[in-house]
Amino acid sequence: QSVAVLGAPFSRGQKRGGVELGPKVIRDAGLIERLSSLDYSVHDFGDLSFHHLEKDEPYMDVKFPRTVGAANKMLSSAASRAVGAGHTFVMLGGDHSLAIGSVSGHAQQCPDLCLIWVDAHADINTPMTSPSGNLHGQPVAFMLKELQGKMPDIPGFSWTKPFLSSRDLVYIGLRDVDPGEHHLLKTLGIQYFSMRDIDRLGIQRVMEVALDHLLARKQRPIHLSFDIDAFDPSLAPATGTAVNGGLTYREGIYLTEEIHNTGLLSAIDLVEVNPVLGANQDAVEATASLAVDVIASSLGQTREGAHASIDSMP
Ligand code: DIR
Ligand code: MN
Ligand code: MN
Ligand code: MN
Repeated sequence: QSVAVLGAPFSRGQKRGGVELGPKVIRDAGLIERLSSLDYSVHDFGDLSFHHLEKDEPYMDVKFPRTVGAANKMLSSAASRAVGAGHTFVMLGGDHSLAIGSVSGHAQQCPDLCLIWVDAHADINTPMTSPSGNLHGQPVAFMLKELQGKMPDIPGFSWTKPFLSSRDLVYIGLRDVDPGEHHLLKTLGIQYFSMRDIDRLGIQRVMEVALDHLLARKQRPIHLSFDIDAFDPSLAPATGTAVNGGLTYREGIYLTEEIHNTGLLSAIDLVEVNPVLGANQDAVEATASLAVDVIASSLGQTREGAHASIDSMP
């Protein structure tokens, strides 16, 4: 059992500085030690270093297309190498545009993967529907085969092609969805569980239906793309686009425990932790420590406790 951890200190998928410090604060909150204590052999590959592009004019309304494209191209090869080497891949963002590289690199090794997107937002805008022009609101649109005809040729992205079917994607935690995104969710028939659905069904039923939707036909590798803003802002204040009414701590941890229990988790993104936006040091540490809990729980940390083997007990 081995885990590869890779930091992606990148923020050009949105407008607020500081999210590039996410990998540092998540490491400072003790990530590597926690994973080591879970019996994993942890390979910390450090942080990618992204190149600054001098000239990167907007394309349509899309901001920093070449910069985001180049960063994701680099991340994609790194993700592919890590998964190819047999590691469970953990990517620390950075903003959520990085999922383009992380999921596509994972898919190079595991073409039949499925994707669980935990987020307040659907991140499925196309350049035509995006109200902001920010690429962190658009990563899913780059992945879906069904949207191929709706995506223009954005400079910086010629290296990637859509690789995922809309039925291989499930959203959990939605509560801030743009009109164009809602139209896409409905017309593509994407399975999603908004916060209202969690209120109605409970997280236990939501996970049952979500995992059944993805895995009933066949067992395949899971990519978990976790935006920390899925949590309620009271738990995860240090993030760029906080929205009230998010996941409780227990809902978030139950969700990740259930994903772990499938035995199929193959890669995790933990994105949008922005230490600059915390009101104080406590707010930053709470957010980063929550990120560590999410990753540890996804990788098998339990609330009931665990032991290696009865025979080795004192
Ligand atoms: C909004 C916000 N839907 C956009 N997206 C965010 O800019 O496309 N994603 N914040 O995490
Ligand atoms: Mn190894
Ligand atoms: Mn997101
Ligand atoms: Mn979000």
